[in-house]
Amino acid sequence: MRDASAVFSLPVPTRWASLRQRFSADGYVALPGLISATGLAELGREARRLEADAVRRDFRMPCMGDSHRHMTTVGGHRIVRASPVITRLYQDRDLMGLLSSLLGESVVTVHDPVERHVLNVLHRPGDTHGAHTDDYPLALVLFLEAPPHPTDGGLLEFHPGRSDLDALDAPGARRVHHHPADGYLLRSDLTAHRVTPLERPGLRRTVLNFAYTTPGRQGATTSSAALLYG
Ligand SMILES: O=C(O)CCC(=O)C(=O)O
Ligand SMILES: [Fe+2]
Repeated sequence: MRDASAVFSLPVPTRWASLRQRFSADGYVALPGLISATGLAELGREARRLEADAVRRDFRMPCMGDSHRHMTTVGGHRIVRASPVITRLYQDRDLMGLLSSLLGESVVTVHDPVERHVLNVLHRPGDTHGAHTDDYPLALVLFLEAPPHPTDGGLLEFHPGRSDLDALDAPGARRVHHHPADGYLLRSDLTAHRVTPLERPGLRRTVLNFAYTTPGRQGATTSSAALLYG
């Protein structure tokens, strides 16, 4: 695998201020085309290898309002063994520099080996990653596969500024479609979010979620990662 500069196509620094503004206003900022063409091909190969060992999850998450999980996952503790290259990318200095700038404070890696970087695959009709907030402040989500059209489902749904899960059904909730190679950054501990169900057979949505935190803030606050990735 190439180094991170070949995998990521980071926005140019002159755009960072406006991205930061959007992120601080909404708790979400789209990073379209964050992955380069070669990066997408290489991460796609890594994801397919990881998926061979992935675990199917179908349950309701008790600590998140019993919201549905229908998905296939690989936790960070498995990724580090099977795909050390992903762990290297997770720790990339330039990438973390961008994230620190968007947050407006210093960003550090998560110590928890399970939750720091995970792979989520939605691949059956009805597959969904139900309503929740994350344990750590930042989620950088990288799209390796995505349904082609917004009506196919697999949309990120979130409510800026609200962490209560009911907010996802209240006015002000937003839905966004992403393409393969896109990324987004979410203020994931304070922003209720979920992924809408896949609407038909033959669709796939595969993401890597890189979790980051701020200095001194380590340790999961809920049991959700243990249930979904353990
Ligand atoms: O797949 C997504 O867009 C969101 C993933 C997510 O919320 C998570 O892994 O905690
Ligand atoms: Fe999340």
